[in-house]
Amino acid sequence: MIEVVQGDITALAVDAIVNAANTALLGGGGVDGAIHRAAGPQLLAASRALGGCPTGEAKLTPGFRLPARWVIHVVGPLWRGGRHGEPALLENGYRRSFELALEQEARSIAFPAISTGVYGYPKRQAACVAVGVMREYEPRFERIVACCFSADDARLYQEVLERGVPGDETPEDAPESGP
Ligand code: AR6
Repeated sequence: MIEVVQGDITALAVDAIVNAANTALLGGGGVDGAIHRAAGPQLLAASRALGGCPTGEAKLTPGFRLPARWVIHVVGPLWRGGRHGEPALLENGYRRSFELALEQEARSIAFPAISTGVYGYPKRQAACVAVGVMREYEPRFERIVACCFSADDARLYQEVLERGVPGDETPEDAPESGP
């Protein structure tokens, strides 16, 4: 099940939350700063030991003081107009996050809107990428949360979820696939 939740991702009691980090993995602003503050200083020490992370990839640490057991640190692409491989990098970031979660047998995972803050990725395009990968992994999780900080972002995700992602089968045309 994919669920849109508006609020602070650090409060969510899921197996894994995803952090929109940068290649240094040493904290930052936005959701990264919020996660480091809420998890406590052990998170920085654990992140430091990872030695950074390339764009489009992800790495895992414990959640320390967070309700979530794990934090998956993903580095989304900085938006540079869309012709520098941004969609493929963003998609890969979502996919790698899911794969790391599955390795830990996580059944629930929450994502922020990766790259859509400081990194400037257009929100609707990013939501389409996110929902496309979420749909792919939906059968393997009990709960996938799209955690949106603003009400506008939550509405956008809801709309993308309801309408389907361009290129997918639209729900109206898709054959019934059981209960
Ligand atoms: N819970 C959920 N979502 C949040 C929270 C929160 N507590 N705080 C912010 N957001 P951004 P990026 C949303 O800028 O664009 C950092 O400095 C926010 O509204 O956090 O991937 C890193 O260290 C937006 O929708 O991440 C990197 O240097 C989304 O999270 C850089 O920013 C992502 O915004 C990464 O930039």
